[in-house]
Amino acid sequence: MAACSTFDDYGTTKVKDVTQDAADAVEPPEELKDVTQEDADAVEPPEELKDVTQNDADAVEPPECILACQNGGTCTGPNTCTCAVGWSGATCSVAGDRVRVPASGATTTFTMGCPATDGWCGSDEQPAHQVTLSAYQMDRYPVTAGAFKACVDAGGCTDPDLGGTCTYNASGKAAHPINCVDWRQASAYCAWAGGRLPTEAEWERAAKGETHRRFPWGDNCLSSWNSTYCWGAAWTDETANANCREGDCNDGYAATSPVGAFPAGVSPDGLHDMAGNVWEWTSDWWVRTYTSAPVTNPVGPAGGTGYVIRGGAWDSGGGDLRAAVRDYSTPSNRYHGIGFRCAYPPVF
Ligand SMILES: [Ca+2]
Ligand SMILES: [Ca+2]
Repeated sequence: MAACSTFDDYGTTKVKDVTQDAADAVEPPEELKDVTQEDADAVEPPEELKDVTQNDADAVEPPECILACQNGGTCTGPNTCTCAVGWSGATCSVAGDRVRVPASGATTTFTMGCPATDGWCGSDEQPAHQVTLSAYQMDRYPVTAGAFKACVDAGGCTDPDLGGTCTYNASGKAAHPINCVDWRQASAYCAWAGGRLPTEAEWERAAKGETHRRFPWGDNCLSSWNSTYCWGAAWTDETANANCREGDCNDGYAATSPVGAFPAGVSPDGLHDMAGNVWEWTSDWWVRTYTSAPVTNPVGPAGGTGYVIRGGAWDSGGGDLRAAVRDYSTPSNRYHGIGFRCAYPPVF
């Protein structure tokens, strides 16, 4: 549980007037010294004024939070929690940003894989086949670094790797997808949140809808890919639909981006970042083709060497952002291009 009352949970954007800092630094009256926590803050040595930035960070007093902000929420005012993406409510205890697939009805049937007539279609994406799934819910956004931290603080998750382009505890990246987490860590988060990792089929259905399309938004990609795979409308910084490798995609992000930054790229059901930003762990072991795959609620083979990851990432070429693309990773890999989102029981 994120403790609002601790200093670290308070946003660092609020800057206190230096004049006020000087006032705070004045020795308090003797009779107040052992009464309130504010006294501790008030005896900051005045030499801190020499470094304004450092002084501001040290001098900001945490707002009073009687309520505890949960699930990645931070205390941003008196008794006010600002919630991580995907959570809501006064204490950020409500998981409200989930998408039901399908929107109504007990099942959904879609085209899994891609037609061999599509020159982009990889051999492990074939044959295209109709798959029927029982209804489920899925996170609208990838799980964020802020939400994952709440799970760690609550004892439900273990620390991801840090540094480089890893987002955990990285300044300004609480709303970026968590990455640098292995498959078991991702699974543990989903269990903590009341769900599980999606199956590969559930992931693909959520990315493309019931009718096959290359990308969540349709068949076109950016003009700069034309020499290898693509055709269609020009893709510029202003019209980018996803975060993939700079130089190919020109989306403006050299690494992860905040979740939901590309609303033009949502899937037919309104899920964000299904293409790009981070690959997403699924619960299925990878297998070379769909030739013997069940067509109702498939869960993948019983074993394997790598779990399927889906959707491409910020360091992928555009072709890897197609909804049918399959890749896999060893379960222990904590790669900066792999994150996840969770699936949940349906709401009827
Ligand atoms: Ca990018
Ligand atoms: Ca993604």
